[in-house]
Amino acid sequence: MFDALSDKLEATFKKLRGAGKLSEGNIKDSMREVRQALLEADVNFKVVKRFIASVQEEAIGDKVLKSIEPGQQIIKIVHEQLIKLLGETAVPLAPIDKSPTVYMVCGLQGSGKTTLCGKLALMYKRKKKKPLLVAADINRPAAVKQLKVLADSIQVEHFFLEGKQPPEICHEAVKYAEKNFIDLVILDTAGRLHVDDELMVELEQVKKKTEPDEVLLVADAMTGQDAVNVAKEFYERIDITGVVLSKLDGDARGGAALSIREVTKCPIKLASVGEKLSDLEPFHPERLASRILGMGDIVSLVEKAQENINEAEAIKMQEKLLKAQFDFEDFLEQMKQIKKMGPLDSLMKMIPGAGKALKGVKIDEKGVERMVAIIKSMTIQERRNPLMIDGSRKKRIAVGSGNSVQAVNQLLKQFFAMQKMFHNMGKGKLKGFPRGAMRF
Ligand SMILES: Nc1nc2c(ncn2[C@@H]2O[C@H](COP(=O)(O)OP(=O)(O)OP(=O)(O)O)[C@@H](O)[C@H]2O)c(=O)[nH]1
Ligand SMILES: [Mg+2]
Repeated sequence: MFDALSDKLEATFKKLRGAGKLSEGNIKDSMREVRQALLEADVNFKVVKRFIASVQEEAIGDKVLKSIEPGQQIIKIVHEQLIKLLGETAVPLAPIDKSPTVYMVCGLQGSGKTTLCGKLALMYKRKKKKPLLVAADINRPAAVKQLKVLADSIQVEHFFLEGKQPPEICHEAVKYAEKNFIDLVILDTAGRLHVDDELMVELEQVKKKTEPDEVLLVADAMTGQDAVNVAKEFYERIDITGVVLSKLDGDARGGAALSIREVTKCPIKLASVGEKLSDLEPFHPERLASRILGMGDIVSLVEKAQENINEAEAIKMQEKLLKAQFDFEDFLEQMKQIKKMGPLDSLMKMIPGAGKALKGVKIDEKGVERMVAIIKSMTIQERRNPLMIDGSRKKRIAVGSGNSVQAVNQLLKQFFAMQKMFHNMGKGKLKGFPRGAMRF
């Protein structure tokens, strides 16, 4: 996410850190670089101007120049100002406290509305709520079907009325929801290539008929300043209550994310980060600011772990590790748990400092697959007691998994080394690696 911007900011701050003593001169130089980096990331120029002015105001003063680590101080100020720019605190969605609560989803063509509707339905279904997905896009013939397929894939109810106009469909959907104990009605509205009057009138009517608790605009982060302008128009015309930034997983440069709040004054509530229905995150200004500055995002990482990893299992595993009782069965289980959290390289980026340390390093997912294949070729007895794997067993495992004996040997060597390390850790022999450090 925003790699080019992150790289440039990190390079600037590295110079500052290396400078030892800071002067107004070198602060000004680095602010020029920050300004350039933001403009290149397609951040709105007025936003950049205000941003730099506020950082400079904070940075140039005795407090920073005389502090012990002036470079660090500047980074702290930029971090704080980025958080401010992104909206300071996370703004949650309207609570699901009525029967039904109504969320209306709107935006331009292809921005990700229908996908978001599916994501919201899945998110609330997991929270034991009953959503209803309403097809209010009658412009594109395939749109109704697309929503129906999504609804079926997550076993959520779907609502549509053939031959009716969107305001009526939505109105009837809310009435249906009232009678059928639906908690959340999600309205998937039509998109257009550009903001036009016809669309706005239709959306206004839908709004009037359904009195939504939340009107979400999906803004495609890949389109930079266009997304910001669209958000501004929607905010002024139909009073949206929140922005959802979509396609943040692609190579968006950051311009939309960093300008939208400041320009529209409308909070960003969610981040859509992939095509899968589970790829939806609450928008946290602080976490995004940290990611942009290469500080990682340990909070999101822990949350991902909590959603996907059973805590009791994790603690049991830690105990096993420290008693050096863990075997290849446990190893497989760990691999499975970690894989549930997502691709390894995107997880690594959330670890503070890892982004930089791993620059250019391609995480070898294939290597991991190879290890798993080798372990799967072992018998249960062999997995539980790897010491019994002798020459002929190694040969069998190698052939069974399509690898060389050398690869099997290497895995065993790594395994025994790991076991020894954990054994020592359990006995407290490894300094600086306290017991409990493995716990999430
Ligand atoms: N990478 C990525 N792709 C996304 C994301 N959200 C949606 N998409 C993709 O973008 C394309 C358009 O998404 P839709 O949800 O159909 O967009 P829409 O706004 O409903 O489009 P219309 O109904 O035609 O106006 C699809 O191929 C989605 O898979 C996202 O967060 N990341
Ligand atoms: Mg759609």
